[in-house]
Amino acid sequence: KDVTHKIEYYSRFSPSPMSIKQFLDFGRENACEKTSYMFLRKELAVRLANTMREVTLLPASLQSQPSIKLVESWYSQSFEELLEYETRSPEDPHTLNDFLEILIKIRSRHNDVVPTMAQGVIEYKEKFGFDPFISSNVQYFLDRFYTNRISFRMLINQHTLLFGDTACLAQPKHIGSIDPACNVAEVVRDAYETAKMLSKAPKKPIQVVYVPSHLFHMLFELFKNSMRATVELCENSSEGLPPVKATVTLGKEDLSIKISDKGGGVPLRKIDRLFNYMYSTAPTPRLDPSQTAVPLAGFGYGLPISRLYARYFQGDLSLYSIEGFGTDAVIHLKALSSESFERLPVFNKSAWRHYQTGPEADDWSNPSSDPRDASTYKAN
Ligand code: W6P
Repeated sequence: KDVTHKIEYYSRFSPSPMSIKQFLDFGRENACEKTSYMFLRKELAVRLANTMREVTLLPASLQSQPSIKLVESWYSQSFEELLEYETRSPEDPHTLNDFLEILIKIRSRHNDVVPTMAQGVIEYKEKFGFDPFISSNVQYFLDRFYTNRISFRMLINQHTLLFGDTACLAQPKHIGSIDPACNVAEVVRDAYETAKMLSKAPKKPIQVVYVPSHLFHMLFELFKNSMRATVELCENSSEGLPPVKATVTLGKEDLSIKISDKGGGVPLRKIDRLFNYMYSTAPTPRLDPSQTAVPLAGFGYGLPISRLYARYFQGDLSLYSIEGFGTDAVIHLKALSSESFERLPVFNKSAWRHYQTGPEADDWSNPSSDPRDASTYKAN
Protein backbone atom coordinates (compact mmCIF):
# COMPACT_ATOMS: atom_id res chain seq x y z
CA LYS A 1 0.00 0.00 0.00
CA ASP A 2 3.05 2.19 0.41
CA VAL A 3 3.74 1.65 -3.29
CA THR A 4 0.21 2.73 -4.21
CA HIS A 5 0.84 5.92 -2.29
CA LYS A 6 4.10 6.48 -4.19
CA ILE A 7 2.39 5.89 -7.54
CA GLU A 8 -0.14 8.51 -6.58
CA TYR A 9 2.60 10.90 -5.50
CA TYR A 10 4.68 10.56 -8.68
CA SER A 11 1.68 10.53 -10.99
CA ARG A 12 0.85 14.08 -9.85
CA PHE A 13 3.98 15.33 -11.64
CA SER A 14 3.76 15.88 -15.36
CA PRO A 15 6.51 14.25 -17.43
CA SER A 16 9.21 16.65 -18.69
CA PRO A 17 9.47 16.38 -22.47
CA MET A 18 12.98 16.53 -23.91
CA SER A 19 13.83 17.80 -27.37
CA ILE A 20 16.26 15.89 -29.56
CA LYS A 21 18.48 18.95 -29.29
CA GLN A 22 18.41 18.68 -25.52
CA PHE A 23 19.30 14.98 -25.73
CA LEU A 24 22.15 15.93 -28.05
CA ASP A 25 23.44 18.87 -26.02
CA PHE A 26 23.35 16.85 -22.82
CA GLY A 27 25.08 13.83 -24.34
CA ARG A 28 27.69 15.73 -26.33
CA GLU A 29 30.51 17.20 -24.32
CA ASN A 30 31.22 16.26 -20.71
CA ALA A 31 27.95 14.41 -20.30
CA CYS A 32 27.49 14.12 -16.55
CA GLU A 33 26.38 10.73 -15.24
CA LYS A 34 25.36 12.18 -11.88
CA THR A 35 23.13 14.79 -13.50
CA SER A 36 21.58 12.10 -15.68
CA TYR A 37 21.01 9.92 -12.61
CA MET A 38 19.35 12.72 -10.64
CA PHE A 39 17.07 13.53 -13.57
CA LEU A 40 16.18 9.93 -14.40
CA ARG A 41 15.40 8.57 -10.94
CA LYS A 42 12.62 11.13 -10.72
CA GLU A 43 11.58 11.33 -14.39
CA LEU A 44 11.36 7.57 -14.91
CA ALA A 45 9.24 7.22 -11.77
CA VAL A 46 6.99 10.05 -12.98
CA ARG A 47 6.50 8.48 -16.39
CA LEU A 48 5.89 5.02 -14.95
CA ALA A 49 3.40 6.32 -12.41
CA ASN A 50 1.50 8.37 -14.98
CA THR A 51 0.92 5.34 -17.16
CA MET A 52 0.16 3.01 -14.27
CA ARG A 53 -2.61 5.32 -13.11
CA GLU A 54 -4.09 5.26 -16.58
CA VAL A 55 -4.22 1.45 -16.64
CA THR A 56 -6.58 1.60 -13.64
CA LEU A 57 -9.04 3.61 -15.76
CA LEU A 58 -9.53 0.75 -18.22
CA PRO A 59 -12.80 -1.19 -18.06
CA ALA A 60 -12.56 -3.95 -15.42
CA SER A 61 -13.37 -6.55 -18.07
CA LEU A 62 -10.10 -5.64 -19.78
CA GLN A 63 -7.96 -5.02 -16.72
CA SER A 64 -8.78 -8.44 -15.33
CA GLN A 65 -7.34 -10.35 -18.29
CA PRO A 66 -4.30 -12.42 -17.22
CA SER A 67 -1.93 -10.90 -19.78
CA ILE A 68 -2.86 -7.35 -18.74
CA LYS A 69 -2.30 -8.35 -15.10
CA LEU A 70 1.11 -9.70 -16.03
CA VAL A 71 2.13 -6.45 -17.68
CA GLU A 72 0.86 -4.52 -14.66
CA SER A 73 3.05 -6.64 -12.40
CA TRP A 74 6.10 -5.77 -14.52
CA TYR A 75 5.34 -2.08 -14.13
CA SER A 76 4.89 -2.39 -10.33
CA GLN A 77 8.13 -4.34 -10.00
CA SER A 78 10.07 -1.79 -12.03
CA PHE A 79 8.51 1.12 -10.17
CA GLU A 80 9.50 -0.39 -6.83
CA GLU A 81 13.04 -0.99 -8.01
CA LEU A 82 13.31 2.65 -9.04
CA LEU A 83 12.05 3.82 -5.65
CA GLU A 84 15.12 2.33 -4.01
CA TYR A 85 17.12 5.15 -5.56
CA GLU A 86 14.91 7.94 -4.14
CA THR A 87 17.34 8.36 -1.26
CA ARG A 88 20.60 7.07 -2.68
CA SER A 89 23.20 9.77 -3.15
CA PRO A 90 25.01 9.99 -6.49
CA GLU A 91 28.22 10.40 -4.46
CA ASP A 92 27.91 6.86 -3.08
CA PRO A 93 30.49 4.88 -5.09
CA HIS A 94 28.00 2.10 -5.94
CA THR A 95 24.94 4.15 -6.76
CA LEU A 96 25.68 4.98 -10.38
CA ASN A 97 26.73 1.46 -11.34
CA ASP A 98 23.77 -0.13 -9.54
CA PHE A 99 21.43 2.31 -11.24
CA LEU A 100 22.89 1.47 -14.63
CA GLU A 101 22.36 -2.22 -13.91
CA ILE A 102 18.80 -1.83 -12.73
CA LEU A 103 17.92 0.20 -15.84
CA ILE A 104 19.15 -2.64 -18.04
CA LYS A 105 17.17 -5.14 -15.95
CA ILE A 106 14.01 -3.03 -16.17
CA ARG A 107 14.41 -2.61 -19.92
CA SER A 108 14.60 -6.34 -20.54
CA ARG A 109 11.70 -7.02 -18.17
CA HIS A 110 9.55 -4.85 -20.45
CA ASN A 111 10.77 -6.34 -23.75
CA ASP A 112 7.54 -8.23 -24.44
CA VAL A 113 5.04 -5.60 -23.35
CA VAL A 114 3.61 -5.10 -26.85
CA PRO A 115 2.83 -8.75 -27.73
CA THR A 116 1.62 -9.38 -24.17
CA MET A 117 -0.83 -6.47 -24.30
CA ALA A 118 -1.98 -7.78 -27.68
CA GLN A 119 -2.53 -11.17 -26.05
CA GLY A 120 -4.63 -9.41 -23.39
CA VAL A 121 -6.83 -7.88 -26.07
CA ILE A 122 -7.25 -11.35 -27.65
CA GLU A 123 -8.22 -12.80 -24.28
CA TYR A 124 -10.82 -10.06 -23.84
CA LYS A 125 -12.28 -10.63 -27.32
CA GLU A 126 -12.54 -14.38 -26.77
CA LYS A 127 -14.71 -13.76 -23.71
CA PHE A 128 -16.70 -10.67 -24.69
CA GLY A 129 -16.47 -10.33 -28.46
CA PHE A 130 -15.84 -7.12 -30.36
CA ASP A 131 -17.35 -4.00 -28.80
CA PRO A 132 -16.92 -0.66 -30.63
CA PHE A 133 -17.05 1.31 -27.38
CA ILE A 134 -14.33 -0.82 -25.78
CA SER A 135 -12.41 -0.76 -29.04
CA SER A 136 -12.21 3.04 -29.03
CA ASN A 137 -11.14 2.98 -25.37
CA VAL A 138 -8.45 0.45 -26.18
CA GLN A 139 -7.27 2.52 -29.15
CA TYR A 140 -6.98 5.64 -27.01
CA PHE A 141 -5.31 3.80 -24.14
CA LEU A 142 -2.78 1.79 -26.13
CA ASP A 143 -1.66 4.82 -28.17
CA ARG A 144 -0.82 6.60 -24.93
CA PHE A 145 0.53 3.51 -23.17
CA TYR A 146 2.91 2.62 -26.02
CA THR A 147 4.00 6.24 -26.43
CA ASN A 148 4.90 6.23 -22.76
CA ARG A 149 6.86 3.02 -23.27
CA ILE A 150 8.76 4.43 -26.24
CA SER A 151 9.72 7.48 -24.19
CA PHE A 152 10.69 5.38 -21.18
CA ARG A 153 13.00 3.25 -23.28
CA MET A 154 14.44 6.30 -25.03
CA LEU A 155 15.54 7.71 -21.67
CA ILE A 156 16.99 4.37 -20.52
CA ASN A 157 18.79 3.88 -23.83
CA GLN A 158 20.41 7.31 -23.71
CA HIS A 159 21.67 6.75 -20.16
CA THR A 160 22.97 3.23 -20.73
CA LEU A 161 24.59 4.07 -24.06
CA LEU A 162 26.27 7.20 -22.71
CA PHE A 163 27.45 5.77 -19.41
CA GLY A 164 27.52 1.98 -19.84
CA ASP A 165 30.75 0.00 -20.24
CA THR A 166 30.33 -0.34 -23.98
CA ALA A 167 29.68 3.37 -24.41
CA CYS A 168 31.03 4.94 -27.59
CA LEU A 169 31.99 1.46 -28.74
CA ALA A 170 29.35 0.73 -31.33
CA GLN A 171 28.73 4.01 -33.17
CA PRO A 172 31.39 6.59 -32.34
CA LYS A 173 29.50 9.40 -34.08
CA HIS A 174 26.23 8.69 -32.34
CA ILE A 175 25.09 10.45 -29.20
CA GLY A 176 23.50 7.54 -27.39
CA SER A 177 20.92 6.28 -29.84
CA ILE A 178 20.89 9.54 -31.80
CA ASP A 179 22.76 9.97 -35.07
CA PRO A 180 23.40 13.71 -35.55
CA ALA A 181 23.64 13.07 -39.30
CA CYS A 182 21.13 10.31 -39.88
CA ASN A 183 21.36 9.48 -43.60
CA VAL A 184 17.73 8.91 -44.48
CA ALA A 185 18.28 7.25 -47.86
CA GLU A 186 20.72 4.84 -46.24
CA VAL A 187 18.12 3.82 -43.66
CA VAL A 188 15.53 3.42 -46.42
CA ARG A 189 17.89 1.09 -48.27
CA ASP A 190 18.75 -0.83 -45.10
CA ALA A 191 15.08 -1.31 -44.22
CA TYR A 192 14.31 -2.42 -47.76
CA GLU A 193 17.15 -4.95 -47.84
CA THR A 194 16.24 -6.32 -44.41
CA ALA A 195 12.57 -6.70 -45.33
CA LYS A 196 13.58 -8.40 -48.56
CA MET A 197 15.72 -10.90 -46.66
CA LEU A 198 12.89 -11.60 -44.23
CA SER A 199 10.19 -12.21 -46.82
CA LYS A 200 12.24 -14.99 -48.33
CA ALA A 201 10.23 -15.31 -51.50
CA PRO A 202 12.24 -17.79 -53.56
CA LYS A 203 13.35 -15.10 -55.95
CA LYS A 204 15.77 -16.89 -58.20
CA PRO A 205 17.22 -14.55 -60.81
CA ILE A 206 15.37 -14.38 -64.09
CA GLN A 207 17.69 -15.79 -66.73
CA VAL A 208 17.65 -16.27 -70.47
CA VAL A 209 20.04 -17.36 -73.17
CA TYR A 210 20.87 -14.07 -74.89
CA VAL A 211 23.49 -11.56 -76.02
CA PRO A 212 24.03 -9.17 -73.09
CA SER A 213 25.49 -6.42 -75.27
CA HIS A 214 22.31 -6.36 -77.37
CA LEU A 215 20.19 -6.21 -74.28
CA PHE A 216 22.34 -3.43 -72.86
CA HIS A 217 22.08 -1.44 -76.07
CA MET A 218 18.26 -1.55 -75.96
CA LEU A 219 17.95 -0.84 -72.25
CA PHE A 220 20.46 2.00 -72.28
CA GLU A 221 18.54 3.61 -75.12
CA LEU A 222 15.19 3.26 -73.35
CA PHE A 223 16.54 4.54 -70.03
CA LYS A 224 18.10 7.58 -71.73
CA ASN A 225 14.79 8.39 -73.41
CA SER A 226 12.80 7.97 -70.23
CA MET A 227 15.24 10.04 -68.21
CA ARG A 228 15.36 12.80 -70.77
CA ALA A 229 11.56 12.99 -70.91
CA THR A 230 11.37 13.03 -67.10
CA VAL A 231 14.04 15.68 -66.66
CA GLU A 232 12.62 17.91 -69.37
CA LEU A 233 9.10 17.67 -68.01
CA CYS A 234 10.14 18.37 -64.45
CA GLU A 235 13.06 20.78 -64.80
CA ASN A 236 10.99 23.71 -63.55
CA SER A 237 9.17 21.76 -60.89
CA SER A 238 10.13 22.08 -57.24
CA GLU A 239 9.18 18.49 -56.50
CA GLY A 240 11.59 15.62 -57.09
CA LEU A 241 11.71 13.65 -60.30
CA PRO A 242 9.20 10.81 -60.69
CA PRO A 243 11.11 7.53 -60.84
CA VAL A 244 11.80 5.51 -63.96
CA LYS A 245 10.77 1.95 -63.14
CA ALA A 246 11.83 -1.32 -64.68
CA THR A 247 9.86 -4.56 -64.49
CA VAL A 248 11.31 -7.89 -65.59
CA THR A 249 8.96 -10.84 -66.08
CA LEU A 250 9.52 -14.37 -67.28
CA GLY A 251 6.58 -16.20 -68.79
CA LYS A 252 6.34 -19.51 -70.63
CA GLU A 253 7.09 -17.92 -74.01
CA ASP A 254 8.31 -14.41 -73.38
CA LEU A 255 10.80 -12.67 -71.23
CA SER A 256 9.51 -9.10 -71.03
CA ILE A 257 11.09 -5.94 -69.72
CA LYS A 258 9.04 -2.82 -69.17
CA ILE A 259 10.61 0.59 -68.60
CA SER A 260 8.04 3.08 -67.32
CA ASP A 261 8.48 6.81 -67.04
CA LYS A 262 6.21 9.64 -66.05
CA GLY A 263 7.83 12.05 -68.47
CA GLY A 264 4.66 13.40 -70.01
CA GLY A 265 4.39 10.94 -72.86
CA VAL A 266 4.21 11.42 -76.62
CA PRO A 267 1.01 11.80 -78.66
CA LEU A 268 0.12 8.61 -80.55
CA ARG A 269 0.47 10.44 -83.89
CA LYS A 270 4.17 10.99 -83.23
CA ILE A 271 5.11 7.53 -81.98
CA ASP A 272 5.93 6.13 -85.45
CA ARG A 273 8.33 9.02 -86.02
CA LEU A 274 10.45 7.86 -83.12
CA PHE A 275 11.31 4.78 -85.19
CA ASN A 276 11.66 6.61 -88.51
CA TYR A 277 15.24 7.07 -89.72
CA MET A 278 14.54 10.05 -91.89
CA TYR A 279 12.33 11.77 -89.45
CA SER A 280 14.67 11.43 -86.52
CA THR A 281 17.69 12.76 -88.43
CA ALA A 282 16.05 15.79 -90.01
CA PRO A 283 16.42 18.66 -87.50
CA THR A 284 19.84 17.81 -86.01
CA PRO A 285 22.10 20.88 -86.11
CA ARG A 286 25.09 19.12 -87.62
CA LEU A 287 26.86 22.28 -88.75
CA ASP A 288 27.85 23.37 -85.27
CA PRO A 289 31.33 21.85 -84.70
CA SER A 290 31.37 22.98 -81.05
CA GLN A 291 28.62 20.45 -80.36
CA THR A 292 30.91 17.49 -80.05
CA ALA A 293 29.49 16.12 -76.81
CA VAL A 294 26.96 13.34 -77.29
CA PRO A 295 23.52 14.44 -76.17
CA LEU A 296 21.83 12.30 -73.52
CA ALA A 297 19.29 11.10 -76.03
CA GLY A 298 18.60 12.69 -79.35
CA PHE A 299 15.83 10.37 -80.52
CA GLY A 300 18.39 9.58 -83.21
CA TYR A 301 18.84 6.07 -84.49
CA GLY A 302 18.82 4.62 -81.00
CA LEU A 303 15.21 3.54 -80.99
CA PRO A 304 14.88 2.05 -84.47
CA ILE A 305 18.15 0.16 -84.05
CA SER A 306 17.14 -1.03 -80.61
CA ARG A 307 13.98 -2.43 -82.12
CA LEU A 308 16.08 -4.22 -84.73
CA TYR A 309 18.14 -5.86 -81.98
CA ALA A 310 14.93 -7.01 -80.30
CA ARG A 311 13.48 -8.36 -83.55
CA TYR A 312 16.77 -9.96 -84.61
CA PHE A 313 16.12 -12.93 -82.28
CA GLN A 314 12.32 -12.89 -82.76
CA GLY A 315 11.55 -10.38 -80.06
CA ASP A 316 10.14 -6.88 -80.34
CA LEU A 317 10.30 -3.42 -78.85
CA SER A 318 7.12 -1.34 -78.44
CA LEU A 319 6.18 1.99 -77.02
CA TYR A 320 2.92 2.57 -75.20
CA SER A 321 2.65 6.24 -74.49
CA ILE A 322 -0.02 8.23 -72.73
CA GLU A 323 0.24 11.88 -73.64
CA GLY A 324 0.10 14.04 -70.54
CA PHE A 325 1.33 11.22 -68.33
CA GLY A 326 4.22 9.03 -69.43
CA THR A 327 5.51 6.18 -71.49
CA ASP A 328 5.92 2.43 -71.11
CA ALA A 329 8.58 0.95 -73.34
CA VAL A 330 8.46 -2.84 -73.54
CA ILE A 331 11.11 -5.22 -74.79
CA HIS A 332 9.83 -8.71 -75.58
CA LEU A 333 12.39 -11.48 -75.95
CA LYS A 334 11.90 -15.17 -76.60
CA ALA A 335 12.24 -17.08 -73.35
CA LEU A 336 13.42 -20.22 -75.16
CA SER A 337 16.68 -20.25 -77.09
CA SER A 338 15.13 -22.82 -79.46
CA GLU A 339 12.65 -20.14 -80.57
CA SER A 340 15.06 -17.26 -81.00
CA PHE A 341 16.10 -17.77 -84.60
CA GLU A 342 17.84 -14.96 -86.39
CA ARG A 343 15.44 -12.84 -88.37
CA LEU A 344 17.30 -11.99 -91.58
CA PRO A 345 16.53 -9.89 -94.64
CA VAL A 346 16.12 -11.93 -97.81
CA PHE A 347 16.50 -10.43 -101.25
CA ASN A 348 13.51 -11.59 -103.28
CA LYS A 349 10.62 -10.42 -105.42
CA SER A 350 8.78 -8.95 -102.45
CA ALA A 351 11.83 -6.95 -101.46
CA TRP A 352 12.34 -5.80 -105.00
CA ARG A 353 8.75 -4.55 -105.13
CA HIS A 354 9.38 -2.31 -102.11
CA TYR A 355 11.94 -0.29 -104.01
CA GLN A 356 9.64 0.08 -107.04
CA THR A 357 6.40 1.19 -105.45
CA GLY A 358 7.38 3.12 -102.33
CA PRO A 359 4.81 3.48 -99.59
CA GLU A 360 1.67 1.50 -100.03
CA ALA A 361 -1.28 3.37 -101.55
CA ASP A 362 -3.69 4.27 -98.79
CA ASP A 363 -6.93 2.30 -98.85
CA TRP A 364 -8.48 4.09 -95.83
CA SER A 365 -10.37 7.35 -95.84
CA ASN A 366 -8.31 10.49 -95.27
CA PRO A 367 -9.82 13.24 -93.13
CA SER A 368 -7.96 16.02 -94.98
CA SER A 369 -9.41 15.17 -98.44
CA ASP A 370 -12.17 17.31 -99.87
CA PRO A 371 -15.66 16.27 -98.89
CA ARG A 372 -17.01 14.15 -101.69
CA ASP A 373 -20.16 16.18 -102.11
CA ALA A 374 -22.16 14.81 -105.03
CA SER A 375 -22.72 18.16 -106.80
CA THR A 376 -19.04 19.30 -106.73
CA TYR A 377 -17.94 15.86 -107.75
CA LYS A 378 -20.04 16.05 -110.89
CA ALA A 379 -18.82 19.54 -111.77
CA ASN A 380 -15.20 18.29 -111.83
C1 W6P B 1 9.25 9.37 -73.71
C2 W6P B 1 9.63 9.18 -75.15
C3 W6P B 1 10.25 7.82 -75.09
C4 W6P B 1 10.81 7.05 -76.09
C5 W6P B 1 11.33 5.81 -75.76
C6 W6P B 1 11.31 5.35 -74.47
C7 W6P B 1 10.75 6.13 -73.46
C8 W6P B 1 10.23 7.37 -73.79
N1 W6P B 1 9.64 8.30 -72.96
O1 W6P B 1 8.69 10.35 -73.24
